[in-house]
Order: sequence, then C-alpha cells, then structure tokens
Amino acid sequence: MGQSESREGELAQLPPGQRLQRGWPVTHYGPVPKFRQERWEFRVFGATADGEKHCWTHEEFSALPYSTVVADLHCVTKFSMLGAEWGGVSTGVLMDLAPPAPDVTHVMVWAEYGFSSNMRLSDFASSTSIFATHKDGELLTAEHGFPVRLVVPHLYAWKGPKWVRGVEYMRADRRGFWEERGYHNLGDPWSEQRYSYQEEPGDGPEL
Ligand SMILES: Nc1nc2c(c(=O)[nH]1)N[C@H]1C(S)=C(S)[C@@H](COP(=O)(O)O)O[C@H]1N2
Ligand SMILES: [Mo]
Repeated sequence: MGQSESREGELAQLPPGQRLQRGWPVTHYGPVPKFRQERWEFRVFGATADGEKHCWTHEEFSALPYSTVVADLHCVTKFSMLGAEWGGVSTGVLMDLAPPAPDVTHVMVWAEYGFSSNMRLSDFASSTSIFATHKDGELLTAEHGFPVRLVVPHLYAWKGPKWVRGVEYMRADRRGFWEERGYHNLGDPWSEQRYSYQEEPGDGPEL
C-alpha cells in the first residue's frame, strides 16, 4: 500500500471534524492521581442483580481474564488517535461477574477525584468497550490512566475515564462530570454530538 493510500484510509476512518494526531497527547482535567495499591479497589455498585456491592483489589482485578481490542480514540477537542491496541478487562467480563439488575438502563463510571461519565448500558456493554490496563502491549502510564481506564471506542473519549475506580448501575440516566458542564449527554463522534446545546429531546436528563 502506498503512502497516500494509507493516508486516505486513515482519513476515511475519521469522524467528521476530527484530525489525525500522531503520537498520544495527554488530555484531562485536574492533577494525575497517585496510585496507592493498598487503598485501591474497583467497585461495582448501585442496581446490581444481587443487590450487593462487588469489589476487587488491584491484585484481583489484575487476575481477571485479559483481552484486547484495536480501537480509535476521538477527543472532542478534535484530535483522533487511530488503531491503538487496548488490553484489559472487557466490560462483558465485568458484567458477567457483577451483573446489573434487569431494569438497569444506564451506568455511571467513576474515577479518582470524583470524575465521572454516564452512558447507556448498551454503550457500556458494547463488545469493544474495555477497562484497559495496557496500550500496545505496555502498561498504561500514570498520565494515561494507570492502573485502569475505560475505552468506549464508539463514543468521544471523555466517555472513557482514566483512573477508573468503579461502576454504578443506574435505573435512570444522570449526567456525569463533562455532561453537566456543556458536553453532549450521548457523545457519538460520528454524528458530532459534541455539546449539550445540540441535544434533542430524549438525549439526556435536563440540565
Ligand atoms: N479521570 C479522567 N479521565 C478522563 C479525562 C479527565 O479529565 N479525567 N478526560 C477525558 C478526555 S476529554 C480525553 S480526550 C481522554 C484523553 O486520554 P489521554 O490523555 O490518554 O489521551 O481521557 C478522558 N478521560
Ligand atoms: Mo477529550
């Protein structure tokens, strides 16, 4: 394949309004949290099927079944990174271990410092959604979300918290951190759902 062909191939994979980024910039709000293994736990709580809270220590979480997904990252500020291989625990594995109650419709994914992002259960449960511990075979670095970040390839990247600590199953939608601060409740990059003022009735809870 020639250079221009591969470039065209890459451009064809870009959602509207996005540009290709070489390398991997660091984008987040606030400081990079310090990882303290003895205090870290991953929690699934809220409307679980058994009504219980499910917790994993870092050691336990690291021992969960590992899989990989090749996927792109689209930042709402318009850069996209294509074709990264994310490795970690698929959301499907986690949902098998800690299933949601039958009437759960949405999840809130919680990270350090109270950062959060909401999404539909169907987006969370997508076969390409993964709690990544690795990128391209290497452990994530602190600034990219070590020890665990969520990757939901078909949504804008703010829907993938770095430094994830838990998942809350919800019976109704609620806005997360950026969804309360001007970003679109759904965040589909292919239809450029960037800002909350673009929302249609039914796209999200009232601001
Ligand atoms: N905890 C947390 N996760 C976050 C963010 C954040 O501010 N806090 N920013 C999001 C945004 S807007 C983007 S584009 C990606 C960037 O990931 P990167 O820094 O690894 O490129 O992280 C997402 N995850
Ligand atoms: Mo972003």
